Amino acid sequence: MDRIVTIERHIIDQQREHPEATGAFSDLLYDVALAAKIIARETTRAGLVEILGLAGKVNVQGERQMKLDVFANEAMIRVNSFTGRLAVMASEEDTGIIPIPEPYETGKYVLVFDPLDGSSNIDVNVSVGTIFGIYRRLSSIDQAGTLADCLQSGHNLVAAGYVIYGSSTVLVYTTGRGVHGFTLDPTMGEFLLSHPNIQSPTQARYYSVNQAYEPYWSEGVKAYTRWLQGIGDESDSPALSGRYIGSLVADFHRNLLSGGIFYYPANTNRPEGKLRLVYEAIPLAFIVEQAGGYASDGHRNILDIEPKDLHQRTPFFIGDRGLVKRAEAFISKYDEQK
Ligand code: P6P
Repeated sequence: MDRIVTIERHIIDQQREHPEATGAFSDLLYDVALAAKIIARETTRAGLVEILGLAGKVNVQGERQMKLDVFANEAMIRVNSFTGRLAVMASEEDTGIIPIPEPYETGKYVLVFDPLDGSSNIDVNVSVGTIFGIYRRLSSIDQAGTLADCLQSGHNLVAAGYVIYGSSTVLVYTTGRGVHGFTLDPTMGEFLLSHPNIQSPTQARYYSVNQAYEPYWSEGVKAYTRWLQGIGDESDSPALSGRYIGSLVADFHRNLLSGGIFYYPANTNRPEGKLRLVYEAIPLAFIVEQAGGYASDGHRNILDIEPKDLHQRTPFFIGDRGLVKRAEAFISKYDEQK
């Protein structure tokens, strides 16, 4: 008989393997799961209440803010500001770091997140997602958290995860001990273990890229894409199917479970790519590596990159380790030897 494992039970079981753990880290993971439930409640009924559409504001990215973006951002901040577990937060929706308000204590962890990625898809009922990463603070416990606390390389992550709000709400996380997925049972308000120990499939099925930008890619990325499609000069093409939803978390989640690669390369209009390093690429890179995959900017492991700016963008290739490494090889062959 299958055990019923809630995310709380799973977190406690994981904590037991860290005798020195104080419980603050586990409590922080619960807090994020709670925020996810609050966001899920709104995203899954967005069509029914006046929460669709534009918030009438523009976010730090210069993008028109959707009301659900604002709601999700506020949910993450309000759940996590007063617990005494965090030193500081950083969000895609806020220009600078988000300090812990007086008179609340600061804690030893740092939370970076994209509260609702892909939100422009909500009005057409396409799955969207929350992405988060957790670090230990670098700054002293008796002071406010700092920007440097939020600009750590992915090798310092202690946990990362995402939530996909779709036909069901699934929270996937890792603390460096495998990748585990939980499906929300909204009748109980519980995340139940549904995808234990997710591993990147050995047989890839999909490639995910917006081919409208092909004319603006480098020669290496063009040649790589032809190889993926089986129309290149190479004889070992995987001849994959194309799947691209235009919602990072949804594309990533499908490829993590079914096998494949997602890439958003640099192009002449976006020389740094589009996706964000700190709160999108790095947390997903940690997750995929824990599942046996790999993530790159086309030249090096995403986890090796030291962020310089909270909102810096990066070219992004993530998924099946062999496919991502092959992308690096094509870029090296065609683009770096000019
Ligand atoms: P494009 C959504 O706006 C997003 O940030 C990601 O979720 C998604 O992967 C990407 O942008 C889609 O961008 O240029 O293909 O529409």
